[in-house]
Amino acid sequence: MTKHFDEAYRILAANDRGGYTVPTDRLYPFQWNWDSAFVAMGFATFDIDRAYRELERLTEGQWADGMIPHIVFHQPSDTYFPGPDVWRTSHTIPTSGITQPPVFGMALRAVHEAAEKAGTKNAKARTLALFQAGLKWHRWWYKARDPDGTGLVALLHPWESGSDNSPAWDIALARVPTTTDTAVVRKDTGHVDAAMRPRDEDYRRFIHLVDTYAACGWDPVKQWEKTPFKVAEVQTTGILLKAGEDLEHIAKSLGLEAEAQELANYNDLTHKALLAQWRPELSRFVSRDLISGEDIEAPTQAGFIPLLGLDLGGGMVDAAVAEMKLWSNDMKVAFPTTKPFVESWEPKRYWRGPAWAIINWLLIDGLNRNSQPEMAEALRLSTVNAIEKEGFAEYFDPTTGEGCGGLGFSWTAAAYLWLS
Ligand code: 9WN
Repeated sequence: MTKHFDEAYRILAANDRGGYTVPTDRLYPFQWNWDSAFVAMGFATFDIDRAYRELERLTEGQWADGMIPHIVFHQPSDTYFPGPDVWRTSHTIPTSGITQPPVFGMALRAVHEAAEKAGTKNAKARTLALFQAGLKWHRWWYKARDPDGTGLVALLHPWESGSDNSPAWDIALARVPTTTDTAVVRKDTGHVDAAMRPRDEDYRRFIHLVDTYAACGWDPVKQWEKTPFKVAEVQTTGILLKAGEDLEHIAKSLGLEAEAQELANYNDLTHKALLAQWRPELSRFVSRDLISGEDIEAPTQAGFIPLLGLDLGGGMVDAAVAEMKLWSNDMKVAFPTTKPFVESWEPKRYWRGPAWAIINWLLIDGLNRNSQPEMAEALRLSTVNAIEKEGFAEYFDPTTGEGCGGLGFSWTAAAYLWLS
């Protein structure tokens, strides 16, 4: 056991670039948004100062309108595409122009509570500054990504989901042209097997969207009008709700009544909206394609992430758990990010089937919240065992248990520390 803890600490130290952690060397040489939130929670188990630092360095990239970008390019590197020259965001510290799931609020609460428990010096002031950044970001989500006030937030790029090439995007992304103004010079396939990565066609569409938004000068209103890709998404919204609850909790503990009320209003709205995305015939939640107006029925892990922020009634939670069991029963490692054996399922190709430690972490939290300790424990053990057997891989082939993608991966190390 100790051996694996030491390895997790070693990976986090090796991926440290001065107060922030790269997901893994070379393949991802910058600071990624949701990766850093998970990593901060990992740090909170043994080094509270470093945990705060991770979040503070991420907020250095925050835009004036409140968005926290999905990548902060603190230092140059030529081992990743697309770099700052493609994003053209002209932010003081170079950043990408899109965002990622707002795990930040969840991480802040975890770090804050660890600091309180340990009696850490300056904890309150550090929490307060990060809370303000988090609140600004949540306001941005509701203003920029839910201008009609539905309670569900929309993604304008598959990269914003963190589940880049998920089958959930197949129909919506097919409408995005494969033409680009920017040369697509992939670097990822020089680091890992191309068969484990998104396809070239996906990349051309990803970059088409970047070109489109750069031409809008990264103005959220223009982007909302011009985009060919707009999905009100349940994984991101579920995370937003849980993070919103956690920020509300922090506001109360800091005596910030008005801020707590503002967050409570957002959370109420989103709570109702998410519940309305439950589909009894599928036993899971579904996202909505805002261009076609249709449900996205592709069976992916996103359908169960809302458990994180909801307290479902008995019937619903039983149905969700039964469906989850069906997906994971014959797998060596749970939880598959696409329902096994459907046509779009590819157990080694990134977000089209593999099991990811951080997704399991979110599902475990959701199951525990909904009084499902047995399934939560099974998933926890599956995650920890996979890591102990195969190492700190980016993700795992659920059919064989094989570690895939990048190795020495920061969020896998953080998940191990948190879940062990
Ligand atoms: C694009 C860093 C990131 C994760 C994402 C994962 C992958 C990037 C890429 O790596 O995305 O953001 O280039 O493939 O899909 O979830 O945050 O680990």
